[in-house]
Amino acid sequence: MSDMTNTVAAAPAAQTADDMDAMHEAGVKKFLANIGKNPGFWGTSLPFTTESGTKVFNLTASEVKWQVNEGNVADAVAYNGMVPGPMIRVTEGDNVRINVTNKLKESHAVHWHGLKIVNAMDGVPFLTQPPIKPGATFTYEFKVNNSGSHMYHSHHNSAQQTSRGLLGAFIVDPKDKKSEPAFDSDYVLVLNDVLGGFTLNGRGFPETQPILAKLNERIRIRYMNEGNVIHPMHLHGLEQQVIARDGWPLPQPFYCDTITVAPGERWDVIVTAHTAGAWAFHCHILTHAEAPMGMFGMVTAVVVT
Ligand SMILES: [Cu+2]
Repeated sequence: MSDMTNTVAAAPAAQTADDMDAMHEAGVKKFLANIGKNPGFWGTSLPFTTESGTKVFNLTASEVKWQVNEGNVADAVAYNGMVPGPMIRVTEGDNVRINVTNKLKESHAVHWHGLKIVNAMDGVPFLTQPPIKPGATFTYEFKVNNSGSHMYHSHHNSAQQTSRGLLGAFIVDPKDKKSEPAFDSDYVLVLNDVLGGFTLNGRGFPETQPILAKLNERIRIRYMNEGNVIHPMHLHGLEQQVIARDGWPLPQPFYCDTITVAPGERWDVIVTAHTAGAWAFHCHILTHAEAPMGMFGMVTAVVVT
């Protein structure tokens, strides 16, 4: 029990209150010491080139070792070596071309989850395209017709491929930015419950990163569930204003402190950092977040200064 791992464990039979507290404290201290040490945590935008007005992206699927926590290195599959894969970020109305190279030992295909696109580019083997064989490259090309927070992921052997890391955010900014509420900062939070346990953006507490905010900053959080079970995400002290579901703006935004994100769903919220402090932020299925040896898995914080 000396290491924090990302799985639920029973308390050791002879654990005293002090023993338990020491393990809990060690996890929180490690989390605080890790701040800023995992700069890719909140997502890296995939660079692109522009050819005749089309934005061109390259994705390569391959096997990687992915460290979820210290001592918890998972056999993953990933786009461009990262879990989640790099964020694709474009603007409504853009034309995109995405070259997908398959370096896996099995076939592959990519589905653009939430996008309104032509059927032939939808990424479902034998329904809309042949599978991308090992070693092959398939080029997806389409116009991006709807804005919002979307995803891309494998649609071939997906309970394995997607759950084990072939997933990423596909963010489409609206042509008219005034069509959505103003915000100062923007975070994607991908939920998963397969690869290496319960994770936020591919990492489990204490190797998750907090959102660092200034007082009264308006923080946009884009939740995406790429796992197989629901995750009610609860933020202490700061209410969440829910503004969109699955990329569609809500006709009437609403407030809550816990937003349940089901597999495949995206929910966009805005949090106004109106009170200073370190606010816990975690999945409220408690077996996804805390065990006798301390917090683990789907736990992070919003730190307001
Ligand atoms: Cu959960």
